[in-house]
Amino acid sequence: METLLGSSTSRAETGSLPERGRGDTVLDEVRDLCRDDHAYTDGTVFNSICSAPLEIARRVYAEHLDANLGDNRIYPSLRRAEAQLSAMLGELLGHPGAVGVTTSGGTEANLLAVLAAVRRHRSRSGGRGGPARIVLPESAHFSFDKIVGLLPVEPVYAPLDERLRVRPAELARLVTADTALVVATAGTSEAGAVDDVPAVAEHTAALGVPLHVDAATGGFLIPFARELGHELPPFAFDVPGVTSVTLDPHKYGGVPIPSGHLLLRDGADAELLRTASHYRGTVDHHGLLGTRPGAAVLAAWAALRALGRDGYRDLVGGVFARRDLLLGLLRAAGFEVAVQPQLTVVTVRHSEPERLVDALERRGFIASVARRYGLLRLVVHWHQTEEQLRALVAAMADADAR
Ligand code: 0PR
Repeated sequence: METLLGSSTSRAETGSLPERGRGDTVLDEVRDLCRDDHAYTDGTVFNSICSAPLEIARRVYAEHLDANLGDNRIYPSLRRAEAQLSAMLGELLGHPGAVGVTTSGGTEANLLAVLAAVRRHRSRSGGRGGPARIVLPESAHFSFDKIVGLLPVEPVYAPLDERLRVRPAELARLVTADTALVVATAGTSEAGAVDDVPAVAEHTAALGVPLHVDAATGGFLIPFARELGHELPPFAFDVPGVTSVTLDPHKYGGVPIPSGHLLLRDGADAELLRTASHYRGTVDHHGLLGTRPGAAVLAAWAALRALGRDGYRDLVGGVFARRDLLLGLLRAAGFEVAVQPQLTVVTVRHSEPERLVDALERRGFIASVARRYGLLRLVVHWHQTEEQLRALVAAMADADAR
């Protein structure tokens, strides 16, 4: 039976709390429970911005499963690790002095950025300002749809250009001095579009309006791709006027889920997010969660240190090379690439993208549809081999021919 939260198991015995424990068989039961899942390595996953974590990150995570960032007395090292992780990520984003908050992912990091803007707006207007106006690209991630339902904000959406990036001049017309926050995206999950952050920042900085960049997807790609010579605009703290950035180690950073990060240019902004706890332990909380996985912080710390810049540059170079291979294969097979991709999401124009994705799924491949644009969407990641990309395109051609 399908329920709102997924399909309930047809095997009543595994879906009930047994009277007598099943320690002897439960591992097999779990394997059975997960029998329909794909593995990143099996050559069927072409829809995911996440991938299998790096071995070192997996190992560190597994060794620190009990580490709780919500208690800095039991785990004093975690505070240090979190600060050092923020410093490394800040350095990657052009500002080693950035202050960071580890989060469960991009949704929470974006939520915190908007929460800070709402609180700033409230304190500036003495509580009489009404909902905080935030200006977003029409391409903003759906996490913002959740956020505008949770916080007292009035969202206003700016239109996109033909490459699915926000139009800076049209966005600027929507921004006034009392706008609480402007959002730009460095790597949309639907199309990998990178907004022209410097052009957006010119307008926001002139008015003193904070600018949050959602680089959940692009944060680990763009800095290294730029170093490799790909033409991409700066998007982070090296752009004057950018006040906060989301980036997710659990996407192209090779770190296990859940691992996100919000970075703030100005440490004083962290005050806007501070909640005092009611007891000693972790005295101040800046994120949404109380009990938080320290393992994710240690795993991200370890991944960054183990790979270093050159390790990530190699990984990112490999992903871009796969992307270019895929583009060539698609074009050779007669498919129309809809938008010349800036990052690692390839969009294909097709008369019936949903039908093609269903047909691929019947052949074992998971692709997706960027519904807002009516485009078939393929995500390139380091878990894919050349052979697997060829098999995907062959399956697409075969599915399309029928
Ligand atoms: N902002 C952007 C630009 C994103 O791409 C994402 C996630 C988020 C925010 C939200 O981050 P969290 O999901 O960590 O809260 N983008 C992916 C997407 O929506 C998430 C994803 C990843 C979905 C892997 C499916 C999947 O297999 O496509």
